[in-house]
Amino acid sequence: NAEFEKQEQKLTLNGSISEDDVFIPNGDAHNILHDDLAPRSSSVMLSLKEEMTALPKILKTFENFKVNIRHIESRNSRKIEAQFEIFLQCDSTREAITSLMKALRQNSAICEATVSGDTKKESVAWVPMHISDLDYCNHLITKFEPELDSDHPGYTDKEYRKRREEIANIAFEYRHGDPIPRIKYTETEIQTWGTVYRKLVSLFNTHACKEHIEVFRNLEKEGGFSSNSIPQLEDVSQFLKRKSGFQLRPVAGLLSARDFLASLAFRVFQCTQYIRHGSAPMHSPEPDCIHELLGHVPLLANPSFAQFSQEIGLASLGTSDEDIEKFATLYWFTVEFGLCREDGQIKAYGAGLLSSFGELMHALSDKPEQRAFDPQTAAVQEYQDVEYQPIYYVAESFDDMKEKVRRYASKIRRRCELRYDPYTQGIQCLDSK
Ligand code: HBI
Ligand code: NLE
Ligand code: FE
Repeated sequence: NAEFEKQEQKLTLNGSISEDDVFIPNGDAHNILHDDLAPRSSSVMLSLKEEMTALPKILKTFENFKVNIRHIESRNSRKIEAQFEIFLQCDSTREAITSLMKALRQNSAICEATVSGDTKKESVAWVPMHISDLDYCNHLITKFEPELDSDHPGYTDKEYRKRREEIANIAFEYRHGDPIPRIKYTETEIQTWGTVYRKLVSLFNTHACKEHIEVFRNLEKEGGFSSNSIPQLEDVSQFLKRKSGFQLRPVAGLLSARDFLASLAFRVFQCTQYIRHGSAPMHSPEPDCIHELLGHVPLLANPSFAQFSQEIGLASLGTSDEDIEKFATLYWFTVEFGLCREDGQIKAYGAGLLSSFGELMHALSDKPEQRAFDPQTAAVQEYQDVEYQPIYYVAESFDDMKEKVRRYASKIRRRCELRYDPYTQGIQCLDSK
């Protein structure tokens, strides 16, 4: 038990080491950006909900991932929700231990699983090297959720929360290559869609940029968009593939900026499938299918804009947390909330504007501040993620914005030049040194 205490203390001191701190999966290609394949010693602590009968299955998981156990102890748990705690010391590569932890966390008999490698913290993040690695880019941010946020319009609506969970599970179970499961939306959901749809469509002609209007027309003609039904992600994904090579994959909610941006590098857009609560149709701080389908999809179908999106994604790969934050902010002030100049007028191209009729009107009114787009300053500008933006950046044109962001990205420190190979759907590392 002395060992237990010591380890427990160590784990608490190090903070609970999350999946974000450990680096993942299979295949040599992944290790180009981080060099440790050497076996290391790790301590794993598991809290078990159930009796010890779960243990054989747990040990089998260690065996499956070729993680060698050197020492094992158990004790009665001090946590309310847990019965037993197991402490293990093992040898494995970081790669194996990460896969193991993922698997353990999916085991319903385990309520908590922590790992400490040796304490050296990696300075370089794990990078998805193939489109199928996006299965691991699923770190959600718990913010604005109906389960946790008492300000969420769905917080007190049991039925809505249950529905959200149902749809979230589709995303959790999704793997690269699966067709996106279809959802039978309820009358209430379709009604919310219809209300927002009609209101937005009435604003697009005067408020949206011409690129958005053009694709939107096409989506109504060939893409099955109408106020009467919520489009299915699988159909929209097929539409996008034909137009610009982008595709959708379902995601359960707000994703970490690192994972979200990384997906763009593969021309994959992580797309929520649930719809906002009917009591707040005008604006929602969290993404939902109205935001994705009416805001993002039209511009993702535009080849030039698709390329811009992919370039931000590629530029973000393997950069530091600080740089990710900057790219996320740049993304915010362009793809999400950007304005642009068009024949002497100002129009909206940001998806967060084109999916919120409240903010769309606000953005083009004389209330907010409008500044000329400059990546250097936009990347560090504080922003508002709950209410309407007080500041917007106005791009001269898509080409101009692309050029400026390219120049900005070229100055970010990275280990090597990364390129996407559409034939293999993988990332290539072009050695720069
Ligand atoms: N996650 N699901 C989802 N949808 C988004 O639009 C989204 C996200 N995570 C982060 C994010 N957008 C951006 O605000 C940037 O931080 C990248
Ligand atoms: N505010 C947007 C909307 O209401 O559609 C969603 C923004 C998501 C970042
Ligand atoms: Fe968005």
